[in-house]
Amino acid sequence: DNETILHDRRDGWHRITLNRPEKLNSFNEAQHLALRAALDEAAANDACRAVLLTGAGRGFCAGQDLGDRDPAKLDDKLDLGHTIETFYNPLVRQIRGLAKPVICAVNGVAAGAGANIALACDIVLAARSAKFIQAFSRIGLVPDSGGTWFLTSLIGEARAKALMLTGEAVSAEKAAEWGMIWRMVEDDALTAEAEALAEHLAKGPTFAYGLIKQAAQSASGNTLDAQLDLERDLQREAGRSSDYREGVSAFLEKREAAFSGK
Ligand code: T3D
Repeated sequence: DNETILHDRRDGWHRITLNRPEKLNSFNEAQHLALRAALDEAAANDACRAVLLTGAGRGFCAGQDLGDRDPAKLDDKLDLGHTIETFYNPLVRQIRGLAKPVICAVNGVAAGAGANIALACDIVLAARSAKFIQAFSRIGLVPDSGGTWFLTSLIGEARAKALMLTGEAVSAEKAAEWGMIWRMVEDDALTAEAEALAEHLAKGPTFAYGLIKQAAQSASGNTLDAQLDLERDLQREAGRSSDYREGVSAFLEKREAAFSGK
């Protein structure tokens, strides 16, 4: 493992921790590459059926490491689009495309790309003391890592635009109230709650979970008709899975299902 992330392979699920606490886990290239490798491994390993992403120390992630941006070189030849294309966009696509649940435990401040990477995850829990900041406009940038898309679809254009233009922080409590995240939990309960959720999901019908992600993520770009067709196709696939057979058998036998994830 690269020290910029910690990769803890638990029974059925993996915990991936951004680990540059002295920089609030902001991204340098090494951390990007290490996170990419960890997510690739989690995706390829059938024994890993859920991923928990969190941050070390008092923050979750403060986005791009601005220490890597030399003001003397910030001129009109600079191409930040290249960083986005090389690192941030592939990361968001990797999280969204992972055919297993990704939980984000936002343990502290999530700013810039850090906020939007959290929002890209499937289930977001945030500690009471955590906050979400679209910090981009504070330094003259535009929200990236899917932020303009996630925020407008999660909380509506009015709130999204105000947050992006003002760079104002949103508390975990407000984020939960607005539907930006799944749940706010007390600081000292975050780890236990996120791990319990990961353990629970790791015992679930992983194949169906992957299809559920696909359906949910397609909804906003589809008409109702197209979405109905997609649901039909995905249900056809789910109906042929071992876990469906097990789920029905367990129900009829009045016992708990033992899903294999297949
Ligand atoms: O460049 C490209 O490739 C384009 C891609 C852009 C993606 C982006 O994410 S752009 C947005 C970048 N992020 C930010 O602008 C956020 C910068 N950070 C902050 O505004 C504040 O740190 C926070 C609001 C997140 C937290 O504030 P606070 O008061 O709790 O902590 P702090 O004291 O500011 O930070 C603690 C330390 O972390 C501090 O170091 P020090 O002084 O103790 O040695 C600070 O410099 C460091 N730190 C925090 N954020 C970053 C950082 N160092 C480098 N880069 C950071 N983004």
